Amino acid sequence: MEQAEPRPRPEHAPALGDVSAPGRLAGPDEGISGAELALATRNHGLPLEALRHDTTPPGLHYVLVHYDIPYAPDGPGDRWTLTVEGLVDRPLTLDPAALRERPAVTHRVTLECAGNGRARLAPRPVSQPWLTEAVGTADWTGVPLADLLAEAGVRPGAVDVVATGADHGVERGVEQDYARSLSVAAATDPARGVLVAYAMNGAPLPPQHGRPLRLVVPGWYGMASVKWLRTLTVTDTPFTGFQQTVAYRYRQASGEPGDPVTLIAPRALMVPPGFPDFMTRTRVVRPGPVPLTGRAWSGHAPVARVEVSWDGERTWTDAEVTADPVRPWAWAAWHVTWHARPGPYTLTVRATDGAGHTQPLTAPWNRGGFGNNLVQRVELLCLA
Ligand SMILES: Nc1nc2c(c(=O)[nH]1)N[C@H]1C(S)=C(S)[C@@H](COP(=O)(O)O)O[C@H]1N2
Ligand SMILES: [Mo]
Repeated sequence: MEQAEPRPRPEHAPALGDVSAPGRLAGPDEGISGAELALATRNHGLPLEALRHDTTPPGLHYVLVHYDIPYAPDGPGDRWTLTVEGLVDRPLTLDPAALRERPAVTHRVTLECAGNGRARLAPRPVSQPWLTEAVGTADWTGVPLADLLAEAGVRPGAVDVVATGADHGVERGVEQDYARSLSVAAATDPARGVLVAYAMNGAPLPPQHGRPLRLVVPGWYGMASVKWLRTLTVTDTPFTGFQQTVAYRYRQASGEPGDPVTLIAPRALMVPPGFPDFMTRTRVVRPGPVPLTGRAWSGHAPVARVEVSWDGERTWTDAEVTADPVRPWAWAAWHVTWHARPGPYTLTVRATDGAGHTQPLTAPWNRGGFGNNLVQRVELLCLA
């Protein structure tokens, strides 16, 4: 039998075994690659119909994992220690049980990946190819980070708190444990409410969400909420780790220092109305009143306004927005009724937050594909 010729590797694919390939942009006609598909099957989004739940059932909450999910059983006898070290008077070594003995707080927090919307950009930054679904809301229970830092006694001259996870990998040639920092001011700000969490929606953290311990940083894009938390290090110099100064920067060109990715930009999402076509996911509705519902959030300020357009963005109708004043970090619910007549439509929804930020009608582009809060557009057919 004839041996099949090995297929030439596409020009744009990194060479086999190259673990130091730089970040790159997809070519003009380059579809989603096998490597991006492999990321997309590991890092799944929120099925948009799950926007109906106030808190997202774990399993439907989006997941983003840079490397591998560490194996961390959460039972008696299982050893996991979190250390609080560096520029502190009393370094701490705590296991999950010791954390559970401390006064607990629960915050309802909407987390969103900074890369949400990336796959809608042109040119497309080659990475996890999110559309609009990298979001979820959970009740996170744990100990305020401020309490642990107070217990350890942060010394004068402290600048950053570096959170390091147990997961290890290589990214653009840099071998690393996943690590991110917060300023001491942000880490201890009671209005920010940063938590070392051990429970999600009242149950121990699922493996993919950081079992047994994770940071939860309300209002910030997800990269700040370090999972599988092992170490909190108080430093006297600004942290310059990969995820802080190389990844997660808003840049127009590679090589620029860029601006740090921090707070979540406003976004509204709609529960796709009616029912879907299997392949295209085009929505199908019948004529008459169609209730449109969804969620909206912003890390800058509570959502002030949600508008929907069903005439191709010529006119906008205000939705009724129900925010929960005691849960400022959770998404708000919105609803409005549309009276559908037969025909094809594109429904658009956009949010504005109390700080005056509105979702754009054209995608804000940057090299890493971060913070693309372009409005959601839902293709729909109203039957005769
Ligand atoms: N240790 C560790 N923490 C991590 C990550 C990671 O890869 N490793 N991913 C971050 C990113 S980019 C996001 S968006 C959130 C996702 O949290 P979730 O999977 O619980 O939704 O976790 C953050 N924390
Ligand atoms: Mo992310």
